[in-house]
Amino acid sequence: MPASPPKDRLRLAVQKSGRLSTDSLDLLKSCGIRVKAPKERLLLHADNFPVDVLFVRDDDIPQLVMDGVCDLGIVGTNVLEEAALERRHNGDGGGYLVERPLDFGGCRLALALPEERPYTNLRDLEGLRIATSYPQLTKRFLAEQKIKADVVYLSGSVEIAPRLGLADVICDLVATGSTLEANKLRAIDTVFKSTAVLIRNTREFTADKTHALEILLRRIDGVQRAAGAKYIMLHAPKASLAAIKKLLPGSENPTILPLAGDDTKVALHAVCAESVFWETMESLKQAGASSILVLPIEKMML
Ligand code: PRT
Ligand code: ZN
Repeated sequence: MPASPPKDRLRLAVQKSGRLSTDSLDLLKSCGIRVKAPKERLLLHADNFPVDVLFVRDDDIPQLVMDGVCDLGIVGTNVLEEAALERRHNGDGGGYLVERPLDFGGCRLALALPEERPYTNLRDLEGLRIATSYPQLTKRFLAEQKIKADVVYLSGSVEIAPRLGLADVICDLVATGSTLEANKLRAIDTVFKSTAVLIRNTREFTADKTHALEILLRRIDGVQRAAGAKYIMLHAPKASLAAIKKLLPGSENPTILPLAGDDTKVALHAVCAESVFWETMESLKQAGASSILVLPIEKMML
């Protein structure tokens, strides 16, 4: 696409350095968007698509988008929802729309307490002190559960708060659970499930920006649809074709081709929308399939 004036280029905020940075840039790359210059720069221009990428702390992304400084942002829903609740609490306006959930950055905000602390149900949290970097999400959950507890804000290292005597309980992000384990904490409930999302500002875009966003979304859909999908090729005895088709996850209309020199078998080609596991391949083999090939799919447009 030819270079366009800044007002017609989408401005996208992504995390500069952290858990979402690589996946955000990889997504752009998979969408064919080249952002080449060094990342120490705050703002980079894609040279083959009308998008400029602004590198910032993830906590700043909701505000940048809601205030219209950026058109788009990639951020975790944990940070987004916390910021939106905070703004509502302060009576600030400005909105955002979630354009697409993205398939990275998955984690959950969970309540956790020291392993040795007895616990039966949420009522046990009554009157305790809970340390978190997400006070709004934590307070909302406690209010929904009708629990009165004291929520204290910590900007980081929340997992060591109980050991330092700063809190009885924590409410922190958990992915694999190994940080909790290392700090002798156990998760007792999930307050919020999070994933990365692409958000946009609610104001109307220029026609050029609208067009660029449509293309970007189409490409993101193409990339995400292809993730996990596989192209399967196999040989199937005609007699067991029906049984074999049933075993292929998410592939309604396979292509059936004749096999040269063998009219007892056919070749079957299919796109499987779901993951193809070794177990599936073994079942296919048992059902009479042979020469089974499973190939990755890079992009898919319907
Ligand atoms: O500097 P900046 O403010 O931009 O970065 P940050 O340090 O605030 O954020 P960062 O990079 O740690 O996380 C960015 C986003 O990634 C979060 O807002 C979430 O949306 C998402 N995410 C996904 C996670 C995790 N998984 C995660 N595991 N964010 C943080 N963690 C931390 C968690 O806080 C805990 O300390 O990892 C630890 C737990 O991990 P496990 O695997 O041991 O359970
Ligand atoms: Zn942050």
